[in-house]
Amino acid sequence: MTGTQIKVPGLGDIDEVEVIEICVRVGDTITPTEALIVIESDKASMDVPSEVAGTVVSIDVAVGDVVGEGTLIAVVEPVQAGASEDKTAPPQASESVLPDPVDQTGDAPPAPPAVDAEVRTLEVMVPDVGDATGVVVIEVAMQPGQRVEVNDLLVVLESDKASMEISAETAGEIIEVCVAEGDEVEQGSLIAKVRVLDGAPPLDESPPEDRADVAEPSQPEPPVSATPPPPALAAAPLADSDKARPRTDRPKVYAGPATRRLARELGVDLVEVPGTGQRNRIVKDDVKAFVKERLTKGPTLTGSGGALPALPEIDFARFGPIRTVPLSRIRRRGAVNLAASWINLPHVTQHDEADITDLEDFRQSLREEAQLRGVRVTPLAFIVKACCKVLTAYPEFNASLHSDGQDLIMKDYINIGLAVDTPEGLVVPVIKAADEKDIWTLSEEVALLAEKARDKKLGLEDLAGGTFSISSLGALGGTGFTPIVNAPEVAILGVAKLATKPVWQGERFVPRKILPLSLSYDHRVINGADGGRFMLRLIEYLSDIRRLAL
Ligand code: CAO
Repeated sequence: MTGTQIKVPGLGDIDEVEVIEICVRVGDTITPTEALIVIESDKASMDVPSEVAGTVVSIDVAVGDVVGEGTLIAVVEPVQAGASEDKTAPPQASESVLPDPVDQTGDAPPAPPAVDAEVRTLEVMVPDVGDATGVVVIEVAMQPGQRVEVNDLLVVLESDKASMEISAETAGEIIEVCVAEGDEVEQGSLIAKVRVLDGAPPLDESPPEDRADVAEPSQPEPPVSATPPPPALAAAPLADSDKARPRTDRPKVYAGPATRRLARELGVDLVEVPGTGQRNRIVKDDVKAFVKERLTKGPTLTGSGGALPALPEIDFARFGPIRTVPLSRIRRRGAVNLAASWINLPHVTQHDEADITDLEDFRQSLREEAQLRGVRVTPLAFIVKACCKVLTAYPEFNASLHSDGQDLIMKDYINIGLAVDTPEGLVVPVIKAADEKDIWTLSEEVALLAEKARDKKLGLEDLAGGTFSISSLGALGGTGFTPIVNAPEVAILGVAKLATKPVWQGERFVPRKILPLSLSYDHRVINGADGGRFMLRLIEYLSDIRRLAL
């Protein structure tokens, strides 16, 4: 067969490794650095890259195959057709970025841990990483104060081609974590300080009765340097799921470097990804399937899905004098709620206009009686009343989506939240059972709640239980705006400034009082046609308030 034969590279003193992941398919176009397969010894896993750009012509190994140096992995047709070449074992020690596995076992043991004999403090260090450079800490799985057992994962290191888990070789308590994610480390770099617990497993391999460091507490403990060089920090087997599960908050993750890299690029936490590879190893396809699932259902339906790109932090003082003014609690809290709603709910806003000339005439006619009653009647009371009528007709606008995204919670009560502008920020007190109240009572409640809001007299009960909200900018202006749904409600009505406009009435233009309305809704619950129906019915009520009596 023509093409470049890609073979298993030199493995040091290791005779055989297992193929744990096939990263490409026949017909794939690949780059020289792209992993073809992932191989694994009992100490580390390693990507085997193509080393040539081209098209994969054949794959000659399968997951689970045990292979040795020189085993044919695949044939790649180079981009520029040329003579076949044998790529047997191209990456030698200098290219095998993480340690040649043998380096960690027998002949060249990892750096022995330093132990302070007085307090029995173990310094956990990076073991032999061969000729690797640019080894980065990609995961820190411990915290100060945490108790660890033997084999508990401490950190995961990764180079360009391999990843390696560093686990505790002795039980103890983490006193200090000396690395952070993203740190570049090398052999001997200090990872953590661990207080060795009484009764902890030995640091050497000798039977307990021979060990001085577990003798009577009264006896002085010899420094570890007095014992044979211990394998205190071997790279833990990456795929040995038979080992005791680490007692850390973060479960151990079994995945190769290419998979980890992909997960990082997509912002996926591998702890959440179920592995389908050998011994539940997470492979690239698992990460892709996880992302696909998240995009189509689950958390993105009702909660936040992935990480959002951060906004840049800018030093404004560079451009001129600045002052920092702390936000009120109300504004801080409001900002969080508004952002959560905006991010989590797919908003749609529909704009329309209602001719409320007759409503305004009627409202003016109430002026005297209103004065006698000591009530100020604004258009808002009528808007509340009309909304209640429409909510009764279209109860989905009065519902909430269950947090699991599977059910709609219908509410057999109508409580209208009113956005009230106060010096401290926006608050949304609630008119309870608004559908059962007349225009006088609604007017009184609007005024009372607005007054309480501005006097900071609102109780928790005043703010709770809303089912639908109205944000009336009213006389403050505007021809329309996009109100943000007050989640977990599913809809909100924005009311902008009433304006007298010429309206064509058959033969001539007549001046009419036109009220701009903006209805925002959660598109997961309400579709555009529903929105249109709601708005039409609302306009019907506001344009002809006699209908409110029906
Ligand atoms: N267009 C024109 N004028 C309007 C109007 C409208 N859409 N709505 C009300 N008005 C008039 C009222 O009739 C009143 O005039 P009169 O006294 O002559 O009748 C005047 O504007 C002031 O009304 P108001 O604002 O005191 O009373 P309200 O019942 O209309 O509203 C309240 C009460 C609490 C909702 C309002 O004061 C308020 O705080 N609005 C701001 C809401 C807000 O900030 N929303 C934005 C949220 S998104 O950030």
